[in-house]
Amino acid sequence: MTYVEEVYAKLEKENPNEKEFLQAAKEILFSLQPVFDKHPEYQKAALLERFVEPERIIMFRVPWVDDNGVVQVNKGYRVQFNSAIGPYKGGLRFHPSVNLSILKFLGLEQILKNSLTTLPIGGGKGGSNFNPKGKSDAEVMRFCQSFMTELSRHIGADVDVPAGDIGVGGREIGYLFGQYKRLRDEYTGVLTGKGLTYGGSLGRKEATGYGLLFFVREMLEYNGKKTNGNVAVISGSGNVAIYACEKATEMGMKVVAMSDSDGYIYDPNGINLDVVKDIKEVRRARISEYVKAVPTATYTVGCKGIWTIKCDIALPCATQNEIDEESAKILVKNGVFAVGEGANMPSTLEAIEVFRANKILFAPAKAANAGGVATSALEMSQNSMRLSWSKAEVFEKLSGIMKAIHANCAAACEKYGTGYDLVYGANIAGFEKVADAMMAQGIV
Ligand code: NDP
Ligand code: 2IT
Repeated sequence: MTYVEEVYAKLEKENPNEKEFLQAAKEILFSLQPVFDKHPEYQKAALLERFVEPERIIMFRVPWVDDNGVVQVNKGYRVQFNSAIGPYKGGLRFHPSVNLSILKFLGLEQILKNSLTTLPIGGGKGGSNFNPKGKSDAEVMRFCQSFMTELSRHIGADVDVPAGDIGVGGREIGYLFGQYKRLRDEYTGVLTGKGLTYGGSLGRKEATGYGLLFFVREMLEYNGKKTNGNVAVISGSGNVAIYACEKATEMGMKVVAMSDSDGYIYDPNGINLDVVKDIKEVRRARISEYVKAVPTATYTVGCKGIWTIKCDIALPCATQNEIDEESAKILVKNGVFAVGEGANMPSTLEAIEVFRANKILFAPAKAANAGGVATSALEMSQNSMRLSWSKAEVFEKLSGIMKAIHANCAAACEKYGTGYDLVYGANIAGFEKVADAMMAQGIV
């Protein structure tokens, strides 16, 4: 058995019910074998055993009272996974599906993603099984206040800096920040994704989606392909999807489909993003409403069908495991040539194998969607300096970072002889820095 096989087998045995975590760990660990071949000292230091074990997990009760006066109880979590290269950093997810397996997968991914950004941030993730959908603003506020009442004991601008993820956007970050400030009586950059009037960074809202397209452009150009003129399909219609659509359109692509968890819209003329923004950002309504404003578009119930739409570039921006083997095969059959992951782990391991086997240009999440957390780190810098940069400055830094991430991933492929395969590239390039820092800091 190789070292990687040994560690993975132990992980499987110890966490049999954590399927998402095991899936993420499998993808990462098995691409790191070339690193361990080169660095036998890592095994002696049980580096991988330590890497897959979170430094700390906090789990807590979140009681709150709904608008009918009924007491509700949710589960709250923060996984402080790895602080080798900086304070824990990563989003909070509020979604009924949230459990420890999902947060551990997200936290593990986050370690390497944050390392890839070239900025000094460790990896963490948190959230709750609270469902913000259908709740009033007052209910969301009371929930956020209760959640922060416990979380505030464990975070801080130099300790752990949460941000948004699924179900956590500007509104939730505002309520969370207000409660933190009230409890701790300090005005620091303890959360990112804040509003622009109270310490947020220009460009953070757009950063993940824009960053995804900056990365995809690098990947296409590196392989002699053009960005403009391509037809794209984007799943989801949340923060990442909306700004991916905006940048893709700006780059001359035609986005013909978007979705939410109920179904998808197909608009052969190209998505009218103002309509989507009004539905999702202003009214918090369903994507099915789109066809009322654009009668030439169609709406189909169910999410999976979106991958049967013919496209050149697929940009999954909704959630994990949304492209399975079957969908990947259909995409390939329909002529897709590039896939860029805006969501975290949207492709199953089997789907990735289909893309690999068919030589599809594949931009894995931890590299392709790192623009969001990178801009969060820029927000932290601005907060520390008590200064703010212009939008143009932020986007210039963001596009430079995405370029550097692609170059570093490609260089890692070269260095370890894996061929141009960004799954290897991202895992190896991200891991090298964390591994070096962990080795330097002793057995901790
Ligand atoms: P949002 O909550 O803003 O949007 C999520 C979108 O995905 C919605 O359209 C939602 O539909 C859909 N969705 C969520 N869960 C499911 C599901 N189980 N099945 C089908 N559709 C679903 O979240 P974000 O846009 O912020 O996040 C999207 C993805 O991007 C996630 O994987 C997240 O981890 C990742 N990501 C986010 C970053 C950020 O900066 N926000 C940074 C990097 C990655 P509905 O409204 O019906 O639930
Ligand atoms: O998955 C992610 O990288 C995020 N949800 C963003 C995290 C952050 O701290 O900005």
